[in-house]
Amino acid sequence: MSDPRSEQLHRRAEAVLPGGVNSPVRAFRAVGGHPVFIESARGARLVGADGREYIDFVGSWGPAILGHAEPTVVAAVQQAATRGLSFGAPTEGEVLLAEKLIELFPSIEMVRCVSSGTEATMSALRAARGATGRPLIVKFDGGYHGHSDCLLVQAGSGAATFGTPDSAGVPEEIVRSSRSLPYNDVPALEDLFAREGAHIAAVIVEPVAGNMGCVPPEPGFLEGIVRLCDAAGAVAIFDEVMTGCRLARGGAQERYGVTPHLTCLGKIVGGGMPLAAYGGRRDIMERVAPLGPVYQAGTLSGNPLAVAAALATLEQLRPELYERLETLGARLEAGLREALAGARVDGCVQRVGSMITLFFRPGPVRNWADAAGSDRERFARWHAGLLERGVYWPPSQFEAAFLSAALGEEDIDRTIAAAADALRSS
Ligand code: KE4
Repeated sequence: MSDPRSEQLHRRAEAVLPGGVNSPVRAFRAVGGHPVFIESARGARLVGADGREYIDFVGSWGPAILGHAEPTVVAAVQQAATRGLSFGAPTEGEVLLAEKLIELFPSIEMVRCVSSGTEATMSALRAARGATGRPLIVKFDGGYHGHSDCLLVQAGSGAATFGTPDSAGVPEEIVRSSRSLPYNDVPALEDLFAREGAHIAAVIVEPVAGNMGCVPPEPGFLEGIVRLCDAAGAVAIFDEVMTGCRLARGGAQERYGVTPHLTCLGKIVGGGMPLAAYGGRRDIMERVAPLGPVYQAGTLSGNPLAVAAALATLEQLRPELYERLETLGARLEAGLREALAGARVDGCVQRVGSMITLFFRPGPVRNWADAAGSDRERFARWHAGLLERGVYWPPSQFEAAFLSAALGEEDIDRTIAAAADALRSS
C-alpha cells in the first residue's frame, strides 16, 4: 500500500516512539508494511495522512459504534471543555453515568469509573481477591484483558500477534497465581475447581472472545463459569470492555442471559474518550476504597469530558441501532462467505452481532489453539489487498472487526467486492 506521507511519518515516529506507535497492534507488524497515519475520521470513513479515504472496520478497536465524530457526542465534549477539563473532584455527570450504567447492566449494583480497560480489569481482580481473600485468578488462552501483569498469561490481541503470550518484565511469582485454560472448555474448568477451587478468587472471561478473532461462547460455557464460581465462592468476572453495549445495550450478559458477579466495561461506554468502568455485586464493590480496604484510585477517573462523551453516546444506543447492525453484519458475513467460496480459499467467517472475523483456516474456531492455526501470511496479504482497495480492516488475524451504525449497504457491498478481489489476487 503506497502512502508516502504515512511512511514518512512512521519513520519519524520510530525514532521517538517504540515501533512508532502508542499501542503495539497499531504498528501493522502482523501484516507488514507501514501503518496508515490517520488525519481525520467521520462516520464510517477514515482519511489517511495522504488524503486517501477508507471504509473503517476497526472503529478505534470498538468505541466508534455510532461512527466517528458523531455530532452530538462532539458537541457534548466541546460544551464540557468550556467548563474546564478536569477537577479531581466529584461531578453530577459521574452520578448520571453511574446510574446509566446500572440501568443498562442490571448485574451492576455499584460501579467505579477508571480511564482504561486495563485499569478496569486490574481493579476488578483486586476487588475479587480482596473480597475472597484468595490469590488465584483464572483466564482463558487467547483472552486479552489489558496489560496488567497478572493477566499477561496466554494473552490474546497484540500479545498473541507477537507470539509472546507471556510478556517480558512479568515476574514469575506474579503469574504463579494465574491460571489459563482453553476457551469453551467447561470440563477443564471443572477439573481446576476440583483441584484448586478453595484458592480461586476469580474467573475472568471475554463473554464473546474478540482478542483471538471473534470466537463465540458455546452453550453452557458462560453458565458453567458462573455456576462453578457460585459453588466455590469465587467471583465470575465478565470482561465486557469490547462486548459491552456492542452486542446489545446490556452487552453479552443481556444477549446470552447470563449474569456475572462483576463486569468490566470500556471502549463504547467512553464514546471514544478515555473512560472505562468496573462494577457489580454491592457486597464486593463496597470493599473498594474509600468504603473498604481494596485500594484503587485515578487522577482522571470520571473525567468530565469523557463522561460527557459517554453520556452522549449511551443515550443513542437504541434497539433500532442493534437491529441495523445485525442486518449489516449478516450481509457482510454472507458476502465474505461467498467470497471465500468463490476464491476457493480455506477459511471461515465467525460473527456475533457487529463483531466479525474472517479466519484463514477451516472452521469452526472454538478456542485459541484453533485460532492460532490460521494462515497469518495469507491474512497479511489479504489485509494489504483490502487496504489497496480502500478498506481499513484490523491489522491482525487475532482481532475482531467492528461494524458501526454509520455504515450503509453500499459500504458493505463495496467491502465484499474488495474482499473477494483481494482473496483472488493475494
Ligand atoms: P485498554 O486498556 O486497551 O483500554 O483495554 C484493554 C482491554 C480489556 N479487555 C478487552 C476485552 C479488550 O479488548 C481490551 C483492549 N482491546 C484491544 C484490541 N483488541 C485494544 C487495542 C490496543 O491494544 O491497542
